[in-house]
Amino acid sequence: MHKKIWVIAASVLVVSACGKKEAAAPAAAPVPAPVVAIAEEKILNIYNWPDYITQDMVANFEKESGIKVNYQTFENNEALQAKLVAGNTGYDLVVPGSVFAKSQIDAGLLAKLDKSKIPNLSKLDADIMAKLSNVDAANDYLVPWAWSYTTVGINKAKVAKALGNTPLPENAWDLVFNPTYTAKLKSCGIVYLDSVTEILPPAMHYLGKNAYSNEPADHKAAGDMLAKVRPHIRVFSSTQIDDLASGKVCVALGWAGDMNQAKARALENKSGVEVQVLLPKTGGLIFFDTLAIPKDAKHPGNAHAFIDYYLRAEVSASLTNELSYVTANKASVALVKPEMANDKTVFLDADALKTMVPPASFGNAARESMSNVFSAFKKGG
Ligand code: SPD
Repeated sequence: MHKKIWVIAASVLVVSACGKKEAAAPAAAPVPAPVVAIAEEKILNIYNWPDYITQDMVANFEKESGIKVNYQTFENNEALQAKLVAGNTGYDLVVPGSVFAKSQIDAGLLAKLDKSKIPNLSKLDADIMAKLSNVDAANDYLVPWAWSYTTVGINKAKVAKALGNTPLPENAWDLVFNPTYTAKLKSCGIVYLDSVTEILPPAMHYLGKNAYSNEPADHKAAGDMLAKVRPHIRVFSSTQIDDLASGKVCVALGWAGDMNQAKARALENKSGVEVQVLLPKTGGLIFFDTLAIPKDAKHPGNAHAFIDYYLRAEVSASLTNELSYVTANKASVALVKPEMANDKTVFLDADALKTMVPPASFGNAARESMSNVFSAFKKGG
């Protein structure tokens, strides 16, 4: 029996074991409890990342609850942070990365959840919730949305052609951080995520430093290294799915979930592009995104109703099945399609998990120091 691990053990996040048997014979879906919203205007304003919700999720919620959802997207944690700090966001539900969420809780930007309105919290994996308490001590503010990891993805054929006689490096991070490789790959296109807190951590990790270092000297070292590859980076984008699927770029420093969506899209489009998600020898960086209600949300009742709806096993499972992102919903595991459950770039196995860097948070001063380094890096092109 092929044992899958959905536990990010020890110091990392947690996913529990599930067997082929479970995946092949999904339990009959229980009849869901109806969406219950308290009396307030029937509107819900959601602010989420792009390509991070299934087509049906909003439509089904609207149909069942009568609540109209206004859905907008942001491309990086910095954009969401700026809105929350400015206040009066107009949003009722947002999706911060755990890397930012601690400082948002500490700054009083998020509202405490009314857990009595979210009965489906019981479906969440207790081990993951325990890990999340590093950020949200009593699990009072955040509900896990999904997790994946930052890594390197490639267009196999284009990378092979651009590298010529040079084989793929043992450590996939070389493809985006080592000028010997990036100089060769420049011609077919390298894309980086467009966010300081997405690029500096893997760069510091590549240098053998703490990926979440708060030390300005470490940020500078990462900046010095990045300056050497800057001329080889074609584009900065946090919506990389089409770029990879269409063959517009051949290497991406991005999120595994999006890369797997690019892989599926290329297959669907029969474009002939084969996207491969690489697991760097020294590990990718795990990230965890969470649902939270801004302090000044006008429709917190509807936000609670959506959170409870999302935590239904079949709704959480649809996110994994359609978007290749793993959730913390234990009850959804049995509903994950076998081809997804068996994909080791989605559900990491024990060996891969051992290499992965667990998420952590940055202080405000570190974010400022990193931001200066990143701006100089981007301009340096
Ligand atoms: N398609 C969007 C996926 C959102 C990923 N959030 C990443 C946060 C990483 N720090």
